[in-house]
Amino acid sequence: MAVEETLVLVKPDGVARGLTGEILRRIESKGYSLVDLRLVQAERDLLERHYAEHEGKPFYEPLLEFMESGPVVAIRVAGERVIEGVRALMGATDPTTAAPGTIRGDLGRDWGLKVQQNLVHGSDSPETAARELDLWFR
Ligand code: DAT
Ligand code: MG
Repeated sequence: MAVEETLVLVKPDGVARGLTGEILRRIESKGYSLVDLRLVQAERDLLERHYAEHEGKPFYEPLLEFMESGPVVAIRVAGERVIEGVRALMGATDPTTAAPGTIRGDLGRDWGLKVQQNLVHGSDSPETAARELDLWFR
């Protein structure tokens, strides 16, 4: 299997809680390489394109508001099967029920807000990864 690249975002809750280092540590400890990294205050336009697949869903507006509430750390990560691997490290979308041992399962929970503040984003397919990396690292 060829080396792949994926986009990881440490979301505003992860940055605000000082968990960027812990999340990077888990990605590096797994053996993946950090290729590029930047701290970004995301513009609305970027977030609309990033989350285009969710437009129209009930959580879309709160999600965008949350994602522009503070800086995010965007990371280009490389490795064999890294797209699947990062998704496994992240855990399920809902941090309350994400498996212990995962980033969301160990570090996240429901803080009483409608939007799930689940600390991280990871691309979910090779096509998505290419599109998202182009958006965040153009
Ligand atoms: P993931 O981030 O695990 O790939 P997703 O792509 O389905 O999940 O959704 C993108 C983000 O939107 C997710 O990280 C948190 C938010 N979200 C998803 N489903 C939600 C829901 N039912 N209620 C509130 N927020 C939700
Ligand atoms: Mg997704």
